[in-house]
Amino acid sequence: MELTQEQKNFYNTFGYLVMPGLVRDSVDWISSEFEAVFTDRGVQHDGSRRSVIVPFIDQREKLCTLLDHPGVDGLIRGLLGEEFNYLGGDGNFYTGDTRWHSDGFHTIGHYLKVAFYLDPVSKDSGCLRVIPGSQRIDLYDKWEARKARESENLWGIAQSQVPAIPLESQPGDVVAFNHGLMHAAFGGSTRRRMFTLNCCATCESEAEVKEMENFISGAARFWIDHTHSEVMRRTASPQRMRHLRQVMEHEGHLPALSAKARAEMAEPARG
Ligand SMILES: O=C(O)CCC(=O)C(=O)O
Repeated sequence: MELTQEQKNFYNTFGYLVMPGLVRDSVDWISSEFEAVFTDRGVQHDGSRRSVIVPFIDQREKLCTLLDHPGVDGLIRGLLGEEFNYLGGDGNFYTGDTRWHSDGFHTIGHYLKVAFYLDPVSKDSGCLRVIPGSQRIDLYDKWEARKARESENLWGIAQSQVPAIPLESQPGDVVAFNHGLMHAAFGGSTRRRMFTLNCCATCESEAEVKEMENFISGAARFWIDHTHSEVMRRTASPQRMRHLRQVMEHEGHLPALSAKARAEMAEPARG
């Protein structure tokens, strides 16, 4: 699958792209594998707060193959370039609302999240809402939209009333967005199933490598020593390995950070 130039232009302008039915052919096995990850890990979601597993698709050999899926691969290549890096991702049972935020704000490099919602979600039942264009670095300190979390104080409206586009989705649809994009979700159930892949464009400069190393450091809060699982690496074709290699070369600092996190935190982070 190749993206059209118009799809790339849309993403570059607004910061997101929805691909209806991109993995419809695989959604049945994806859903059962999703459940199997939580079963394997002995995580029982009781609905009181978010349950999360990181890295997620890495937990099972079949889910790892999503990186090889022609639709998923074409989407990520189309937005980040042929030699993109896979940086892990989370699998979640979400409970309730997610307040406005962006996934950091990278001024160096290009970071993308690819999200799979496994239940039908609409505007008021927990679909992702986005503020188009809010990923723009040049508008960072010029456009108040990035302060959507302070909507009550700034604009006298609830966070759920902030003007935004609801990315309503059906199982099998895929939602991709720039890490810098402001996003949120409101009205979801206490069992909203969703998982993600984080990716970045291949690092060319030292500054880009540093930025990626910083991103990798963030995984320490999940108490992991490697960005990818052993099964992800062991079962990787040469093609998939192209998306793992640069990350593997730059994660040597992660085990020490994870050891520190284990010593300081009562449990791995939940988000
Ligand atoms: O679906 C949600 O509740 C929010 C997802 C999100 O914020 C994320 O993946 O970064």
